[in-house]
Amino acid sequence: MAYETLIVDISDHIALIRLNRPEALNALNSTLLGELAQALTEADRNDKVRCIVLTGSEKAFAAGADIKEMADKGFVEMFQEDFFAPETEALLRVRKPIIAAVSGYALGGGCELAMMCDFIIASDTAKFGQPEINLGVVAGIGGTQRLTRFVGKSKAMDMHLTGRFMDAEEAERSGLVSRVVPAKKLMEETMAAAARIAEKSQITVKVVKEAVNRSYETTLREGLLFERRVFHMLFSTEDQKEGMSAFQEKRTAQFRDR
Ligand code: CO8
Repeated sequence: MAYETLIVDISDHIALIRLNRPEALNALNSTLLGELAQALTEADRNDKVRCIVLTGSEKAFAAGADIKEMADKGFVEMFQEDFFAPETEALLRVRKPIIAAVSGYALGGGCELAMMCDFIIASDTAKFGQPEINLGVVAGIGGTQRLTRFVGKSKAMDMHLTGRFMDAEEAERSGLVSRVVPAKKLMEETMAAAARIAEKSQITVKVVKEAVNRSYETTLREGLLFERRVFHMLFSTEDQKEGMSAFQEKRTAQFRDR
């Protein structure tokens, strides 16, 4: 399917989705977010896809929500549209892992979009920020909640109140990104991570995603119970038998997603 604001390529079980509005540093407008929701939903349903990578350009992952599109809106319009809620909810319904490969600016909604993915691999040129305060607004698709969980209250307050940018090294040190790689190696390293995930049992992969995400939504006691139950549950799969047999037979497991 051809998109106006995305380039989608599916090969070797990986769906690579590239945000493509270079004239606006990939600013998130309604068209882009609508298309992204559709592309992600299709990748989630496509049996050939086992991992999803979301990226932007070398200069910008995304420089935020499209300020030009939002500027003249009023409260009633924003409220009635439930601005950006359906699109972001579609992203959060995706059950397959999504890796964000971030180079350059990930600001405002761009930083929030990266944080909605399952983990972030950053190039050494990446710059993260929540500069909405400079526009007289606040983050609106998770920035006050997710950034705080990633980096703690003090840094989150600093970022949201001053609007300053965080470089890749600080982002890694603070737990916002899982690794930092040289800009030239960003896609190679991210695709290699996606390929490793694609080799695993897709049942286990989905269970891991659900269990880790549960840690954000529930108490420790409930989360631990959930984890223990899904651990028990996985003993009903062929892939558990295959994984443990392969270990004992000193060979690579051949998972069949059963
Ligand atoms: N929206 C629209 N256009 C943008 C945006 C944006 N967020 N960012 C950049 N652009 C456009 C510029 O206007 C410019 O276009 P033109 O050439 O037509 O003037 C083009 O992209 C290139 O940008 P610059 O010339 O500014 O490039 P620089 O390299 O000089 O600067 C920056 C790069 C620092 C990234 C700068 O562009 C910038 O500060 N951008 C805005 C960053 C920002 O404030 N982001 C937050 C936006 S608000 C938000 O994200 C809220 C999310 C929550 C929504 C929730 C709904 C519920």
